[in-house]
Amino acid sequence: MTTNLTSGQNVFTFPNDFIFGAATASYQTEGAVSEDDRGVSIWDTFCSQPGKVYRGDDGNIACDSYHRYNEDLDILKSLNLNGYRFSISWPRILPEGTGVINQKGIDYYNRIIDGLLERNILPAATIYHWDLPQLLQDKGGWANRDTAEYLADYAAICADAFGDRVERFITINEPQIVARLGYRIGVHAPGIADPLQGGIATHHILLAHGLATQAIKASQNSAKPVGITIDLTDVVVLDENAQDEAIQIDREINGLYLDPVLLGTYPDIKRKEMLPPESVIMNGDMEIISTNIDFLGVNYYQPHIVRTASETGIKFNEFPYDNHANIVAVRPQDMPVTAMGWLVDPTGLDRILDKVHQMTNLPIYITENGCAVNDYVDPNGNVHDNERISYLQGHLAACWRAIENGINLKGYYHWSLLDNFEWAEGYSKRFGLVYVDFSTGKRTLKDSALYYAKTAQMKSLKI
Ligand code: IFM
Repeated sequence: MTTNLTSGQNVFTFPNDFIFGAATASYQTEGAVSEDDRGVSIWDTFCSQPGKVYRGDDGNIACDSYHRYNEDLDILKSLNLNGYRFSISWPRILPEGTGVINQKGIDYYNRIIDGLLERNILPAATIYHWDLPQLLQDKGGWANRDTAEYLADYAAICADAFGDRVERFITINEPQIVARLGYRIGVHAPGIADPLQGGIATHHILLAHGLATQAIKASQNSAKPVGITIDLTDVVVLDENAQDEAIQIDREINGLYLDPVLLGTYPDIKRKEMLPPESVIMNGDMEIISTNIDFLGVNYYQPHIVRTASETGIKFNEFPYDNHANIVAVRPQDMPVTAMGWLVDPTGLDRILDKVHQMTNLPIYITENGCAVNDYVDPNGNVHDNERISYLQGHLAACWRAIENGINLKGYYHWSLLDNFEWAEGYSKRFGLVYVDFSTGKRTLKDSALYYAKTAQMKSLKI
């Protein structure tokens, strides 16, 4: 329902059970990488290699949430949020990737989960948000089929330990980023730049999702909903001639992950090197990958706007499009961009949700959405991040429209609660609702946090 209060101010009311949440991930926030018997992860290794991460930053301390978690949980509470999405660190639970369980790791996540429940905040736990134990990488990582089985064993341990209290499990965060940035291009850990391994990793990470879903559902201690988070990009095409290429791009970046999970097939992609080689797809794999899930997590950040490249060369505000020689990506001059250089277009979220809705009636959660801003604490101790407020307004309004249009959207988790370690960008990009001074750990609520707190409290958005 929308009510017009005064001219220029609309109020968009959300269902009472809608989740207004925030998200983080273990390696990006916890720090304490050598504490309490945690094993080494591929990101520890990657960060230690010169030139891989901006300024040589690493996750050794990050937001120090391993020690400051109570403060972070109090912040979530003070923001009136009713959901928190965090990830479980595989090398904290299984320092060697398999085998002996580290009780101190289990205890840490018990403290988080119990702390959330004491504050009436529903815990959503991601099993794998990219911190693969290094010992498993030494055996081939996601290019090794066994890793899918290891992940399922680890997921079962998580379900047995936490499934009585966690509200929802997410098997994998963004399989596309794991396979493309980690194996195909190599700008993320483990830093492999090999298209063949990219294709193989794509299949194994999806297989891991299917096996983990089955393992969680088989746990005696968990009857909780299980799903996966897929990052989806809206592909907008500006001219007729680029139509066919745009369909291909959409299949390469979205369909390659969505179709196997929801439909049990890989899409028809012309660039065969994007697909897993036939030799790694075993009988029954596609059935495992498309095991029934209970919800779909969608991460949305930006659209890709494409057109046919002009014969006279690339123009101002156009960029070559990754491996599509006759296509350029367009950055419209009137469309804002974030500090990551990503386009801001909330209508892309409308289109993505429509697309998913046409494929499935599963409940949908926006498990990530947010923007990097060049935030700073002003002399009065405030962070005036108006860009983030308007980003948040625009995307929450898209969520509201989706619900009004009958889409089964159940919640929104802002990325991120805290400024944190932004992978290859180190600490140079701030995505948080909360500003973190990385030299002291001090947290400062940004204006966007206060705005979001009001929205969550009223369950309605005022624009
Ligand atoms: O920080 C990441 C997160 O780990 C996964 N999704 C995108 C975010 C911003 O790049």
